[in-house]
Amino acid sequence: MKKALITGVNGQDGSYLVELLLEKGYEVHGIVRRTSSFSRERIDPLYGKNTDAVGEFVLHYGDMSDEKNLRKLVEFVRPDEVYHLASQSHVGISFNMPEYSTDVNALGTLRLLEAIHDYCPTARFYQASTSELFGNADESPLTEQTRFKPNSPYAVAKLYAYWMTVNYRQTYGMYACNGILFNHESPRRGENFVTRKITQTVARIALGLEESLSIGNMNACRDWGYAPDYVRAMWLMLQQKDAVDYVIATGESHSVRELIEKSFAHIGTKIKWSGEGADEQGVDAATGKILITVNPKYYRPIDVDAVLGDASKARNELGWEPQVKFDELVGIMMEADLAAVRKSDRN
Ligand code: GDR
Repeated sequence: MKKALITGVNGQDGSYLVELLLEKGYEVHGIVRRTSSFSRERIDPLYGKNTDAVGEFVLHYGDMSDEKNLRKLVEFVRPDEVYHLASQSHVGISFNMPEYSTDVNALGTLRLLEAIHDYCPTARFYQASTSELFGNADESPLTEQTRFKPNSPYAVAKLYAYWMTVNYRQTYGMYACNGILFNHESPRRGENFVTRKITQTVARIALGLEESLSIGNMNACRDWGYAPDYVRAMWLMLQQKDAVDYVIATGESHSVRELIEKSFAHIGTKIKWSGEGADEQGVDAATGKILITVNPKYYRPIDVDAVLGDASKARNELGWEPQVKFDELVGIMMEADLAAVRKSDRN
């Protein structure tokens, strides 16, 4: 039986990856951070509330900032595969917490690589790299060959982790690779990322629980895929003959504004826009009711304007294809949020 170790196991991707690996017959070890209130809703259904192990799924307390603890865990588990998903993953918040973001995202990755190198150097290592590495790039679509131009503390720290992963591969011959994943979403997405914030708020507006959506930069464009498709790519990357870095993207780019329009369309509401910049508003085209306002507090000091990926290499070499694209993704997230809001309103 293969053993996998997942950092950030209670995040969106971690929870889908656990499901995939258990289905494939792995023994799965996950690292969770100690917090005063539990934040394990995504993995609760997999292991139960009051235990740290069920069947082949075991949880351990750990933290990317605690080197000794990481070393002990790696030595204890001696995994065949390591999926390093833990990070301070919010780009906007990294401007307020640059040092913490760097400690966790950059040095945390180094600590883990060192532990693997010392205790189980034949383990296969997956690094959660990101399209944010490209920043506002000079070309589009973005490929594995595009020059990196990170423009947030989050992305600069992730660039360090990217190169450390390459470095351990080159220096020690470790099977270490980067998945350069573009935005990927699902009903399990954290509520302060833009997709989930929009679908959840629109669902609450539909059920009369909220008046309007307050949003930042609506002109940003992203290549949004579906998280379960993307964890499949992570697993595929660790099953190859050699460790290679891949871009994982849908090849479609849409604006935040389109995402808002599509989400409202899902509940039968057409949006009419007026004004500009921070004064822009979106109203219900039928009633004139204000449904969307801009709040500059959600603007970032510098943003990535547009992102579009080309995953041809993954398609050709891994046989990976995204099953779900933008339209379907918005439908899945809207339906899930409508159901969740209805349920919580009843309770
Ligand atoms: P991103 O995702 O920064 O691309 O990083 P996010 O959903 O946070 O932002 C996408 C775009 O939407 C704009 N935006 C807002 N964003 C948030 N969070 N909240 C708002 O109210 C809002 N209004 C407008 C943002 O300015 C931005 O342009 C995600 C994360 O998962 C990273 O960890 C990952 O590396 C990349 O995707 C790929």
